[in-house]
Amino acid sequence: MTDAASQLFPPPPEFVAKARLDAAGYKRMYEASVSDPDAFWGEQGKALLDWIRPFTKVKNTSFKGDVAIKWYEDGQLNVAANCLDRHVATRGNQTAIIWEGDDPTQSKHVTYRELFEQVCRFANALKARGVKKGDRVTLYLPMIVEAAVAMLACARIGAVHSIVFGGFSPDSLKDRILDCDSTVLVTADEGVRGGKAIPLKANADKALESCPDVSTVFVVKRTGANVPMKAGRDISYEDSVAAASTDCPPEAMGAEDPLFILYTSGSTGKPKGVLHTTAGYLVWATMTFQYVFDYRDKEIYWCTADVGWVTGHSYIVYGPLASGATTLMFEGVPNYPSVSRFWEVVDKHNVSIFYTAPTAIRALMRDGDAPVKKTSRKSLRLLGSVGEPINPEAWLWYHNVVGDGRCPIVDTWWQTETGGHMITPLPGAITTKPGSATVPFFGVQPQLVDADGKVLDGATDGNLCIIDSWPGQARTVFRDHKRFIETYFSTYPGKYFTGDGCRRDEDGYYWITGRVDDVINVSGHRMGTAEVESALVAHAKVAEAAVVGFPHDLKGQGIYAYVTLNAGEQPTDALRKELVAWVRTQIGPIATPDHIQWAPGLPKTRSGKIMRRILRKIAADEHDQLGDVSTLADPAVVTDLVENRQNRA
Ligand code: 6R9
Repeated sequence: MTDAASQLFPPPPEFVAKARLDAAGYKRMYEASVSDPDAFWGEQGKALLDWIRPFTKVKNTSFKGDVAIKWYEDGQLNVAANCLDRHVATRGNQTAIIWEGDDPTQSKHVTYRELFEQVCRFANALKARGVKKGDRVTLYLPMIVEAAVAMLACARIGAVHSIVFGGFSPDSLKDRILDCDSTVLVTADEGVRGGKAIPLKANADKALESCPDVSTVFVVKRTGANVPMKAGRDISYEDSVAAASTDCPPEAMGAEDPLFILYTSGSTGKPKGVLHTTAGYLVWATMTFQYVFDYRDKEIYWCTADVGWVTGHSYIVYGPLASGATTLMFEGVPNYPSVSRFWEVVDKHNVSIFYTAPTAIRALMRDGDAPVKKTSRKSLRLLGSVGEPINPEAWLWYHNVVGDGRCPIVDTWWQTETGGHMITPLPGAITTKPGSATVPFFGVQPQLVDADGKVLDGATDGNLCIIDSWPGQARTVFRDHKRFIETYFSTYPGKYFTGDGCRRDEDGYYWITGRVDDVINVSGHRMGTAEVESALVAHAKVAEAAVVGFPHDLKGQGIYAYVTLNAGEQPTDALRKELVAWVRTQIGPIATPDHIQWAPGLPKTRSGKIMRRILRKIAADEHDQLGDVSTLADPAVVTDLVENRQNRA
């Protein structure tokens, strides 16, 4: 452990004085949540949400056998009504969304009443194109207010949204549209990030060449670029909302009706359509938002994520809006027009709560303190981190430089599958340690197990499981419940396996050490090594590929690919560049390999399994720690790989 990680940061007394919960309060609520989940979550469900029909049952879940997870199952409600309608009467003129454009001269405020009206109009526009309860609608949008409008409009009429991050390629978009059979796509002419245009409509057109069932494409005008519109299929978003009524009663949804699908990478195969349902998800997003960020009425809250990721779903849109908060949506990037941008936006809009990813913190840290110090940041009260382990040095810089030593940090560990925060400090209650996500949120029961599933007690390293259900949990993989069971509940039967390694220290604090499966985390983005491998082998000159992650100063992990070419192909620098570009077009820029090493052979066991352990060591430049290579079919391949390794200190 580094010295930085052993420091203790108790909640500042000024913070505790006003906080929602202190240490004793956390203890009391945590104990109540696990000793009587029905009573605890029943009370929270009633307190946090408005119901069309009240529930009479609370928890009905099993991690065994067929794995069935139901919360509040006989209740009815509508997510959009909880995010909008109930606030319009009391806070109609309050800003719901502050939109800050990529260009620092562009921003706007949208009130709860305005957002409500926009959502009703677009909901009616969707209906006019035949969208019904249960239909899937794919959103491929930049960070503009219309993204939140489209999400809420789907929720209002019971359609299931599937957001595809705007950085994904046409091919990735196509796969996601086909997997969930969406017939409607919402996109924009172009996106804008860091001063550059992103051709969303052109990408969508390419994707749709292979999606004959998509019958409607709404196109939002963001830049006004001249994009071709296919007659009968493509319609202007602006024209359709202008023509639509603001009267759209919310659909009464069952608690367990689907709310959204979000594709995420796993250790095998194509990305999975993780499915979240209505009531439990919203209870979780709302409650974690309020407690973890200690949100106070009228405060300005900013999460820098993109709505294409789960963080954007739960902590830009659903949690904040269900809480009646003011949420800031940022179109741009941390370093445009300058590396002071984040802090300038904080000052411009008086942000009190700021939530970002370690990769952004590390990148900004590299530019030193001056670009931060030249801004005031006095509005800041709380800082948050999410997406990957935060190294103690970055934590301390975030605390001392960005937060001027004043603001507690909440390092929130969670996953697409968990719906919201799982292990995280509550800022008025928990003493923090740099690099630790600290303690479980209400209802979360973590357990560490060894490779054989043996439960490990006390201070130890292990694989992180959660032993009982919580309301925000994903219910299934869309149309593939078998894969859901296999992925999450079969490694350690009867337990949800997170895929993460973890250490628990002598104080019972949890320290996430990173993925223990074949998932890599590049700048906080989840990437399956299998996805990158299948993109590589799809290239005509590639015979075989193996992809691993390696430690990367800025990105957390980088992508290292070993490639075996077809007989007769020449390994040239030009081909290396071509393969990098190929992967970017197959998946998207976030999958760009950092290193490609030509591999005449890959280290395999006699049964033909690639020994990734060895490949990871070589990629990390730790070739002196290869361990036992005696089970290899041909140990000589290792010598060649070590000699030609690409990542050298
Ligand atoms: C919310 C989100 C999930 C994976 C997860 C873990 C890593 C996320 C973390 C963290 C350490 C944190 N992760 N938050 N690791 N500390 N605070 O990121 O969801 O994209 O599904 O990624 O990210 O490895 O398993 P998702």
